[in-house]
Amino acid sequence: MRSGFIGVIGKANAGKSTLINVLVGEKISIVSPKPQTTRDAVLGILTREDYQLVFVDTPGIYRSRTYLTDLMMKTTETAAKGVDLIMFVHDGHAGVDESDVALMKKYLALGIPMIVAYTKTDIMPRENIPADVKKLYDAGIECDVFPVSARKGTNVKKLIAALAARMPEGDKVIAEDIVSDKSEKFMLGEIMREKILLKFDKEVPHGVAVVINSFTRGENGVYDVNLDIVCEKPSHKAILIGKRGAAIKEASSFARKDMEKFLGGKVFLTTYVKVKEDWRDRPGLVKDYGYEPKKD
Ligand SMILES: Nc1nc2c(ncn2[C@@H]2O[C@H](COP(=O)(O)OP(=O)(O)OP(=O)(O)O)[C@@H](O)[C@H]2O)c(=O)[nH]1
Ligand SMILES: [Mg+2]
Repeated sequence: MRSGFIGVIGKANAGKSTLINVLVGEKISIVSPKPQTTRDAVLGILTREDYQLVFVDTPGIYRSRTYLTDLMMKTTETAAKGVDLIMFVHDGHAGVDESDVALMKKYLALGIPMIVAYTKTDIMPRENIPADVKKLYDAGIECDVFPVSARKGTNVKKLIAALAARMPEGDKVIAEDIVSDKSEKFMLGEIMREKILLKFDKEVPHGVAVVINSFTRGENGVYDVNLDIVCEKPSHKAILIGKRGAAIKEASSFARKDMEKFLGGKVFLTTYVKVKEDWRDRPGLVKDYGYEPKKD
């Protein structure tokens, strides 16, 4: 059997979480069209008879402006170091420029085996693919490049086989039969955050943390989820709530439907919007909301 950890690294919004969800075959990490969707390292585990691939989803690389984003970038750096292989995810449809090459070289320099997953091939001209791959090789990126589309599933099986072949020989690294290391509570908060990322623009969703106050199941089988949506300014609170509560009602309704799918049962969801001024720059609050510095 082959098994090991795969650090999934790349620029923000490259498509890392989407690709992991497709590779694992279940939604373990939230996805949105906005950068900085993933805030914490999330494990996605694919176990088959002859291999186990443990993907480490990481916050995408992006300019850091707050204590929270500093912490996210540290999470990514730490995750990249303790793995058997780095899968660098590149958004093919965005083209290849010097910053991409520089970033790939930075991770190649760690001395850990690396491959490039060149994704989103479904929304770009096919002829750009070999041209970009050549560009990477000419620039000195000495590792295999796999063009894939997470959305269409193109070459996903080939990618899995290539990843499995690159894992060290050994027993499963995660003993239990699980697909993620995160709790149901974590996922419920992430589902709410995903709907907020999808519905609200600019800084509003980036300044949101979701805190699950309680999560219980009644005798009738209905799940009761009570959560706070914490934002960083009173003006953001007004936007989140919307006219007569319409905005938060809509986001909550989408979240509830996804929570029901995830838990496999009816959900009664209660949401409150709260303000904690500039919480993203307050280490104590950042920790309270579940984001902890990672140790090397
Ligand atoms: N067309 C197309 N879109 C994709 C594909 N993969 C991801 N996307 C879209 O790209 C956007 C970003 O996807 P994510 O998976 O959240 O990207 P990420 O790299 O995890 O982003 P961060 O967590 O912010 O670093 C979303 O709108 C996805 O739907 C793909 O293969 N094809
Ligand atoms: Mg992500």
